[in-house]
Amino acid sequence: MGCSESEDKAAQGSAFISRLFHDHPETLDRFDKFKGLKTPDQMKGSEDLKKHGATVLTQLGKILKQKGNHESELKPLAQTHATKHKIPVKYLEFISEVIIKVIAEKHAADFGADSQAAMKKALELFRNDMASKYKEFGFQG
Ligand code: HE6
Repeated sequence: MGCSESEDKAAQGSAFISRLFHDHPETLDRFDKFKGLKTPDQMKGSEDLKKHGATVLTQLGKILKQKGNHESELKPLAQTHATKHKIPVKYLEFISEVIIKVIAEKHAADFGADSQAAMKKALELFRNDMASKYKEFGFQG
């Protein structure tokens, strides 16, 4: 992502996760710990949400860097999201869309059509592999 690693990951994480909850409120319902957050201000103010956003981004970043060679990182993630959280593949599409939107808005100059296409492709690969792992865990997604 065109920005420095040192840029506050928590800020980035909370930006895109609150955007996910705003654009697709059904995703918020999956989180017991965030259900009480109703307004954008409450979301912005939640340390827990920042922390979680950073965790998700870090994990996703790690996976995307493997460029498809991500079996060992992907498997445990697919397992928890299939069997414990039961997150449909559709929601993974939502989060992919949001990630692209948020980067495009915040870093327009460094995120042109080619970068967007590359990011989109990487996220598609991630989702496809999550979907096949989901099936291995008996979740149709
Ligand atoms: Fe989730 N998640 N997640 N997740 N997640 C995660 C990494 C979740 C995700 C998409 C998570 C989700 C609901 C994710 C989750 C917990 C996603 C990590 C590292 C952890 C954790 O260890 O705590 C993507 C793309 C990545 C990389 C929804 C909805 C979506 C779209 C929980 C309810 C829930 C939880 O702990 O309760």
